[in-house]
Amino acid sequence: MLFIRVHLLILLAVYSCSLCYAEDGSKLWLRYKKVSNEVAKSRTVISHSNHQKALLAKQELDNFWTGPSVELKVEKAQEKLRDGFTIEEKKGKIYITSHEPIGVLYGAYHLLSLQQTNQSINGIKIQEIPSYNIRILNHWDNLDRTVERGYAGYSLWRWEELPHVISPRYEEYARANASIGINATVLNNVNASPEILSSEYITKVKALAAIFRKYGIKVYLSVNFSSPKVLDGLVDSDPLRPEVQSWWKEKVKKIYKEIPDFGGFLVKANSEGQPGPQDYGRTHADGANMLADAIKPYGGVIMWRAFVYNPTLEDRAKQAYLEFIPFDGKFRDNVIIQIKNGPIDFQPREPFTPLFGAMKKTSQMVEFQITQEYLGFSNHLAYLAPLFKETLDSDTYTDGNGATIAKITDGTLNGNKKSAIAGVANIGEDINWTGHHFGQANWYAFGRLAWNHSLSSEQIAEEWIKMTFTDDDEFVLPIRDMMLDSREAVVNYMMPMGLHHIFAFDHHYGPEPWADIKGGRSDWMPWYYHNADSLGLGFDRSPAGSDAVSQYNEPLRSQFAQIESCPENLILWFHHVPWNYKMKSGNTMWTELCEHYDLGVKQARDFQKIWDRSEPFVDSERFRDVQSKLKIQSKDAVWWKDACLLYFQTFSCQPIPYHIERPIHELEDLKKIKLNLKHHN
Ligand code: GCV
Repeated sequence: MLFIRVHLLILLAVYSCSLCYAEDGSKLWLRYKKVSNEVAKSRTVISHSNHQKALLAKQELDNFWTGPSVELKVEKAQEKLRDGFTIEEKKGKIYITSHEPIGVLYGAYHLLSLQQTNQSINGIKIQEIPSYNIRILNHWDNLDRTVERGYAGYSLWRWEELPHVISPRYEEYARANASIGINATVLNNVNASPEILSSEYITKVKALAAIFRKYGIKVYLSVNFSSPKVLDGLVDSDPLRPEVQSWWKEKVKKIYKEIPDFGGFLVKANSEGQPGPQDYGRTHADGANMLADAIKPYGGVIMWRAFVYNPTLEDRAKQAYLEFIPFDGKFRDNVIIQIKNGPIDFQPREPFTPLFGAMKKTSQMVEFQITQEYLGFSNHLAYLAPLFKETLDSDTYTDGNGATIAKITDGTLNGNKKSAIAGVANIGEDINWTGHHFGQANWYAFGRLAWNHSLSSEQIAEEWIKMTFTDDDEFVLPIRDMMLDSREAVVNYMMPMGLHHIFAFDHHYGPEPWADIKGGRSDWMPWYYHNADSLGLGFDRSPAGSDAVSQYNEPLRSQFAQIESCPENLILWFHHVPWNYKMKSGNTMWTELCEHYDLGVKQARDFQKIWDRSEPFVDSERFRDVQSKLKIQSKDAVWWKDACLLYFQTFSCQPIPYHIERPIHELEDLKKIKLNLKHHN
């Protein structure tokens, strides 16, 4: 008996050892294997350009390309390609051509990704031109290396060691970004320390810029509007004061002396306590234009954020529009207004911000949040391409049909010279970069959509899975479907039907629809958003309520304004809906709400099953990491469901329908939970 057992154990060990190698996720989707000497000898990689970036492309192909010989060309005549590329196979040879040296590097990475995802290159003839000129990550990294809303450890930037010590991760970061076409990065938090503009920090930034430059990545900085006063003791930072204007001109000159290809500034002004031009009775246009004038001679750009709101009686969702519309056409041509995808703040689902399309004479860019501030941090699996696509594909109806946010922001509709798209990074010092292995997919998806916003979420997921894990369909298909369902699952178990911002105060992780802090800002309280009472649930933004619907163009305005035509996935965003309101399914609103929460829990549990079944295809380290995160996600889903249903039930005064899984918590116990953020950060 003992013999049989030992024998069995050995067999099991032999079987499982094929997959028990450790994989920490540090390689991201860049899992190219170094070619053997034989392969290297069997083909040539020639670069007709001696530019550093073209030579880097050659080096990457020399190291990893197993196919036929390749020639790399940078051609002046190919202006329309910009930093895009063509890849063509002719008579057994591959030609990668671009107008820019960086385009050749992008082409090389593209070719390698075709190899990695097992696609045929026979007779290949493709042309890729990126959708946006500036494809930029926003890091909310502080100079003390904490990261605002960061869930993957400390900041990658080791400021205290720079410029002398250069971490190898800087180059790995740049390479990963270049491999998906990201070409810009804002290094520091929009809640910016003035210190970033000190000579000491500019030298540190210069060191990072030198590494990123090789990979075609330009550095940008977030700036604090009070910098002239705080750093150099000017009486104030009034944008119309000549001394302030000269201060910025001098500062910009110094930056460009050190970093000649510096990208520009990102500014959060007069928002959430940050200083700005309004402190001096000036406008957003006065502030942005002053900086734009200072940076214009060097070709720099000002990204001026529209994320502004104050604790006024006005619905928070309306404020950015009201504040910015009067300045349409008043911004310099090197200012781009950076607008969050939704009018509140990166919720699991929001309608698009109505400013898109409404400012017809102003360049606009979307800001997405890759870090999951409101979608379960790095604990929950939530693939965000469907969220990004939902916004990009939204028709604003600004000039008839077809004025999607993608077309408004990529310059197709208004001929912007410089189009841009931003994503708030989810990257930190964690060995796997993003905390959750599947968080890497969101970094990847942002880059791919910034490169080509017409790619489908499905296609991007498939690519990423094949590059990151394996191309075996038995793994790829269920994991792809799980990813595609995951954002909606989070919506279901957190805030279905247009509910929003009912998070625990400040940390934005768990549910606290009951939260009320005496004397606190009402627009930071969940009740401000859900408005639960004995009649119903939801924020009335119809003409009878805050009338936020009037900021949308027709036919959306009427569609959102009428409860009957309002899309049901946003009904509680736009309406205060009676508990017994009949939904399209025939359910009452209360029953439908219960079903959404229940479905969310079931979906999270299904993700566990799908993942467990995939064990044979994944290395043990990543398998276990994801498995334990999925457990947290399922537990959190139940927590959200019980908290929201038990709390809202105190208003609906109706039983939780019997086909719904019963709550396992007591409301009073849930109210006592005070999250120890260290567990989740
Ligand atoms: C960087 C939300 C976040 C803040 C963030 C802010 C912004 O309010 O909770 O952490 O600040 O958005 O985008 O400026």
